[in-house]
Amino acid sequence: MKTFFNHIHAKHQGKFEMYRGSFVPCFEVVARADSVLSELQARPVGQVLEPQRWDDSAMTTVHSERYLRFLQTAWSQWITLDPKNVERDILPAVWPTRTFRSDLEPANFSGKLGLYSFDAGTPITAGTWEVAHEGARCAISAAEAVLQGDRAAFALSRPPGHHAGIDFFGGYCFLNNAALAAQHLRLNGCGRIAVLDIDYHHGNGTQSIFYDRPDVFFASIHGDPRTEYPYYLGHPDEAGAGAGVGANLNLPLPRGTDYARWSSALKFALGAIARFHADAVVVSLGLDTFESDPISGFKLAKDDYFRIGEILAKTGLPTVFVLEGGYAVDEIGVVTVNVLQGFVSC
Ligand code: Q9C
Ligand code: ZN
Repeated sequence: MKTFFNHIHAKHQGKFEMYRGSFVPCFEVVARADSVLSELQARPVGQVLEPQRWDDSAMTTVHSERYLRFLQTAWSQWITLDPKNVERDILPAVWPTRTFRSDLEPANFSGKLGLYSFDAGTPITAGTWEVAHEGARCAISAAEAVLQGDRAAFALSRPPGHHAGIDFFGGYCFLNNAALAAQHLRLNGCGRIAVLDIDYHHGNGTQSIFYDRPDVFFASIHGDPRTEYPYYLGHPDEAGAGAGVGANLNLPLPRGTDYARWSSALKFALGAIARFHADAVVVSLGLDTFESDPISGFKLAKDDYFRIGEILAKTGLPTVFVLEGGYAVDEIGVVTVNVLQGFVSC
């Protein structure tokens, strides 16, 4: 299995995120991807490659043009406000909630920033656009490898993507890597795609991007949004809209869920994906289900991740793995490579 590694990922590193009224060091750190890369070097599953260059025009089939323009220019707008801003990350502090308008883009930078985001935990830095863009290329390159006949490929992307929607960032995510991979498969010959999201947090961005689409099935196993981030999406009654009714499946589970219960949800989700007759699967591979994750509440153990890889291989479908969350920096490499080794052993 080829890995497409975001070789410039270290240029994106936020300083602080807002948590309970104070700034705390970011959980989404450079060391995460380095941990995965070094474990892949110790226990290889295939070549590690740089992503291919792609014509960006396909990005607007997932994200809006005005959002992409904003992300691309955010840092220069920030520096223009005050040259001393080079020392500071960008974090939003005002948002258009219910009864406000979101059709108009404010001229004011803080206004724009709030329009295109949903939390104060996702700093934009000098390198964010370049890195998010290269990370998206990893996901598209992994999809392309599968289109070229590889059984599976892995996008070792940073930052993660599944919380990013058509025109908003949040949850450490800017560009929706998994959605871009799914869309690349769709535009290049795959008729029906399943996105299986196994990050601890509900993939609100991916769900919303495909919510009215009958050709992309979204299935997610995650911490119950009544108690877990992102709180406002991921409930069991969200089944899709319009032509997409029936192509969305949410399986929320309580804090403390162990592998026995989690894996029965996985088997249920894979049954639904089989009945959908998907031609390929994109796995949003979050490793924050791990028992030692500092911000999550499931109880999966290291060896459980081999079983997950084996179960995913049994679908027999071409599979694109895209790295999402996972904040136990010392172990994320081991648990990630356990999934990939479990998969390739089958
Ligand atoms: N103190 C992903 O796993 N903050 N995003 C939770 C932490 C947001 C997670 C509170 C978590 C976002 C891709
Ligand atoms: Zn997560």
